[in-house]
Amino acid sequence: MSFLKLYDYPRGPYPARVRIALGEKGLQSQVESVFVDLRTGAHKKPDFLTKNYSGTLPVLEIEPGLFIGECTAITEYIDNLDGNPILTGKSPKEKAIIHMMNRRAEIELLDPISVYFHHGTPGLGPHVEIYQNKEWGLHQLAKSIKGMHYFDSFLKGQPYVAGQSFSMADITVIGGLIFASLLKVPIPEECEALLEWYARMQNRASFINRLDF
Ligand SMILES: N[C@@H](CCC(=O)N[C@@H](CS)C(=O)NCC(=O)O)C(=O)O
Repeated sequence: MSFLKLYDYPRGPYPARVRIALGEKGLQSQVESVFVDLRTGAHKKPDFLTKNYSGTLPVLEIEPGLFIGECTAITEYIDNLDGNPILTGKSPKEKAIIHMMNRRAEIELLDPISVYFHHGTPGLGPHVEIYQNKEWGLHQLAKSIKGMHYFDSFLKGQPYVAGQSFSMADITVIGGLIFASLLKVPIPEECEALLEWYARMQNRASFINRLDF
């Protein structure tokens, strides 16, 4: 592989999704991480906006000047590079289930906890958070807790979020729980299956080593 540049904030929950996917695929050494400092608002500056119009991380540059945003798209790309997509599904049925659960992980857990961070807390600070709506943030926090219960109900009957094997959908729920833990939002203790699953996920090498490059 000749050129992969990851515009990155390594401790961020969304970049963690790509870092974990790279770990699962054994591709960390193929990627150069370019630090973009969220705390100073570097991701909202014109130079970065030409790479990703939404001013969010991560972004993967797959050829000079060709920038891929959105964790799901980036994960699809890196998972298919070797022709053996272990994270995003091989058969039409696997792909459909993984993408359904991955999207639900974004909608019900990761995106709401992110909105809580940006609206219900000081977020990245007043120089970056130019519009905040605290009530909306708190509403999204409650949504994310409901999301935890939703995934707990699935995990009572199956070992992974999309069924019998680890996939991109697990990675996205992990991203949501990394975000929750950064914000000191606990997983409700009655979500026993989710807690057991998360303990297993935290033992995976790709989780443990996600900051190692
Ligand atoms: N839908 C995007 C969301 C990415 C995202 O929100 N990334 C966070 C990093 S943890 C970010 O850049 N937040 C900064 C901001 O929204 O100002 C994706 O899946 O890549």
